[in-house]
Amino acid sequence: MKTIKEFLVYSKEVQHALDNNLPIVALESTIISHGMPYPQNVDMASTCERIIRNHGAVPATIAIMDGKIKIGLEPEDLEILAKTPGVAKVSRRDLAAIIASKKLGATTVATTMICAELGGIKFFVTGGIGGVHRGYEQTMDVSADLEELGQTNVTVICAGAKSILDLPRTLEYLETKGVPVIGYKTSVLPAFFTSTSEYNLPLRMDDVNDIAATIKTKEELQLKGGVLVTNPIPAEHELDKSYIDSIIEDAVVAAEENNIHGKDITPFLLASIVENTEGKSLVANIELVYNNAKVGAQIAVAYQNL
Ligand code: PSU
Ligand code: MN
Repeated sequence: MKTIKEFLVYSKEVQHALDNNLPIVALESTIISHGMPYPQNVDMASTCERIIRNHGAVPATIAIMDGKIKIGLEPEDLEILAKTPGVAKVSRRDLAAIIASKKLGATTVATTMICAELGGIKFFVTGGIGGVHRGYEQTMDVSADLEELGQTNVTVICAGAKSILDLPRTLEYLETKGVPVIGYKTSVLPAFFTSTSEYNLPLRMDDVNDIAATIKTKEELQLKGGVLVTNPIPAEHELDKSYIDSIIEDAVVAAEENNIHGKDITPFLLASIVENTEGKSLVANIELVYNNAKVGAQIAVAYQNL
């Protein structure tokens, strides 16, 4: 019987950070393989790593390779994930099968949380999380990301959720699961491409030290589950709400017409939105991830300094 340790492979940089108790920030790989086109995806991934380093933390991009959970990737690994056709999108249910069969896998928010926790990493930066899909009353399509936030002890820094999802139901779900949802310098849920929405958040914090203290206290209280920090897209990069809403609406209709289901829905919607905005959504998406990388590193550093 193998132990969990035998499945984990760290880069030198991440191993050094763990040994020396330095702040570490995890990054997911589904955003690379299924969330953005090549070559912008690999560029985004390496720039994110650089931003995290520039803010005093160590980046740990996570993927499934050669039957192992790789924590901290080399530039060649990022390139492989960015352009290999048919990389598996690995959610919690897929993890054991992809590792056992030694296939190449990109980790979703849910799986990156699992792997980060196994690897001793407390912070994780991404773009947007999955949530309750629109029309969920018929499809029961709720992202495994929400269940993971309910049970896995990792803080996820994101730009809220897009209106490809049902935002109020997504917040209700997080409330039921007991997940603290913190607005960083905002009192409303950011909607990914736009910095605001009409949905109020239970918590607002304007200082990363307050966020770090909340995370620490939650740990001390042994309250299991994640923390979700929602960080609005910078104003200069946000898209016009009515413009992006109508593009999203069309993408949701196209998904239905093309009978797209299950794990294929989110990548399909993201790709249609990039196409129909002629790349404007991609620029916004990349900028909000960079902003999350900066804030995520700041929170990780603040936590370390407590
Ligand atoms: N939202 C984005 N970009 C992404 C994803 C979501 O803006 O790349 C990815 C993340 O990996 C997230 C996953 O965990 O999609 C959610 O997929 P699903 O809805 O199938 O749970
Ligand atoms: Mn789903």
